Amino acid sequence: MSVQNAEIARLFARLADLLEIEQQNPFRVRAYRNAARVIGGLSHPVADRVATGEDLTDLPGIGEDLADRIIGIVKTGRFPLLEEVERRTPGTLSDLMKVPGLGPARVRTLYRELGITGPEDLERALRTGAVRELSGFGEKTEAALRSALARTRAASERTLLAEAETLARPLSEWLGGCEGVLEVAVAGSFRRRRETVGDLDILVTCRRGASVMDCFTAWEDVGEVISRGRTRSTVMLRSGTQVDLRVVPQISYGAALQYFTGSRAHNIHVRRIAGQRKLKINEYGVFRGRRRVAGRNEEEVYAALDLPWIPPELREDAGEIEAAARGALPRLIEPSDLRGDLHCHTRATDGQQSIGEMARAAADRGHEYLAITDHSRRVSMAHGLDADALLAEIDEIDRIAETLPDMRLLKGIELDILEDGSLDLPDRVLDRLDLTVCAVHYGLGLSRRRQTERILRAMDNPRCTILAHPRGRLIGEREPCELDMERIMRGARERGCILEVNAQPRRLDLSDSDCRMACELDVALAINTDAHSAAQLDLLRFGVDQARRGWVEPGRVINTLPLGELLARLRR
Ligand code: DGT
Ligand code: CA
Ligand code: CA
Repeated sequence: MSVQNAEIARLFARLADLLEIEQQNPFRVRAYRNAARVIGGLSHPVADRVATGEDLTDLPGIGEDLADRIIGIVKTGRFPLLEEVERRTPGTLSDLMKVPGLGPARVRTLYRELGITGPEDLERALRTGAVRELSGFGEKTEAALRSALARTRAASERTLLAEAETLARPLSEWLGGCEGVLEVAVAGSFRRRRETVGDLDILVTCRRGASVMDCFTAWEDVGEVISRGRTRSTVMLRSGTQVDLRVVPQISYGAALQYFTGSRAHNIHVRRIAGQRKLKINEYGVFRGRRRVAGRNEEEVYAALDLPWIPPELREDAGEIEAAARGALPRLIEPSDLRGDLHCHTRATDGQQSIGEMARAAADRGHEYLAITDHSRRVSMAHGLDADALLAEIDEIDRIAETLPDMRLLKGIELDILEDGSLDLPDRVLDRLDLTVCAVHYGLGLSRRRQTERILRAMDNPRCTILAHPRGRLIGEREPCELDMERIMRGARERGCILEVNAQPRRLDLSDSDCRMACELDVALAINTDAHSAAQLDLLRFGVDQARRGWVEPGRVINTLPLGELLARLRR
């Protein structure tokens, strides 16, 4: 891996920040800042120029000295000059410079007077009131810094959809109970069911004169009111998630819902279509001249453009508008299409409930079938089952299955795919099962080619029924592993292997765009919870959300099949 331009730019910018905080020669500071900007803006990797021996001093503002330093970074991956400065002045002070309202002088004071070296220290000092005592700061600055910090934190962090739901639901109910409020809707990426949301966008309509904003800012979970107006306010919840609230007239409700649901790209395309028809569309309605022709609900907004209503999950300007115009929108899968769940864990490995408890919980939810799929032996952290333990579990499942009149308990295992692509348990044991969900848990860092071949090899074994969480990512924690997804999908299709849409909110793997690829390559899917407790059996709908974003119709998903057909499909 060669050093990227952005990384080199970051090092120079950091150096410039630190030298400025130290009050060093302003010309030097400017030279490094300039280098950061020039390199950050190049369209070709500077590392390639170094490799071919090109002269870097051709670049604007880059002299011999800077050129040598860039070559050093590219060749060694290190920047000794910065390391030397960081021995005197903590590098994290550069992060503080990014907080709006903080320049080099203030950062210097915070560091020298209070020993503050980063945003966390600053947050603590703001709480104790130490900052307002400093000369040149005061209470106003303190308040401004507090809100700036909260904002930068929120901007850098997106919230998992499932988490956003636990914030949005009680808040919507609260708003619904506010005096004079008529309708409440959560729009934005939340309504489009993106896997993470940047902020929540809530829309309300109300009777004339209602004081909705007072009620909104009085919500118990509000940490800070960032702005407040008559029709629009923004608050930060205690969790750090930002909420925009907009109050719109009832007559504009549909237009506003359409506008604030987005995505921006979808809206721009919709506006273009409106323009072609000599219509104007905005958050207040659809207008011909000054006459409002639509706006009360979303259906009439789309109808004004001769389009059917488009499900929010599709609104990414990824072909949905063209499909709508042709009358070719997909019939998207819904939670009620699913008849069961093919991946869950019990106390036998790392789950929280017994087999019987999981079975009864699934039956209570109306499932026609549930597959018990505990871990195999390689996953020792989760006390994975060896051959004997699995045979014992098979007997136990058979015994419990007899006690369940309305639901079929299926025998499975979450089978580790070893580094050479073989499966973690012998074929003769696997032959006793209804299905396997096969997954990579170790060696996630293999090269793209080796990882792809490892998985294809695993799928060569007809006992590999479902490939579980194919990318191995954990949103916000672990990047997906390198693989050639198109090759995997083609391989799965040839072999009759099924790909999982894992519904755990942190996995959502396959992702929305992978689901779309599965549709294009005609690969079968299974939407599974991977539940580790009975309560997690409710997570299926999060998998359905991503499948819908990927244009998936029910026929593609095997756990929409009734039991008999499912069993036939599981045999490869
Ligand atoms: P997020 O919050 O980053 O997860 O993504 P969104 O899609 O919720 O984006 P957000 O919160 O910035 O805005 C909500 C919606 O409002 C967005 O999806 C479309 C609409 N919107 C906001 N600003 C603009 C704009 O400048 N032009 C257009 N056409 N639509 C906008
Ligand atoms: Ca948003
Ligand atoms: Ca927003």
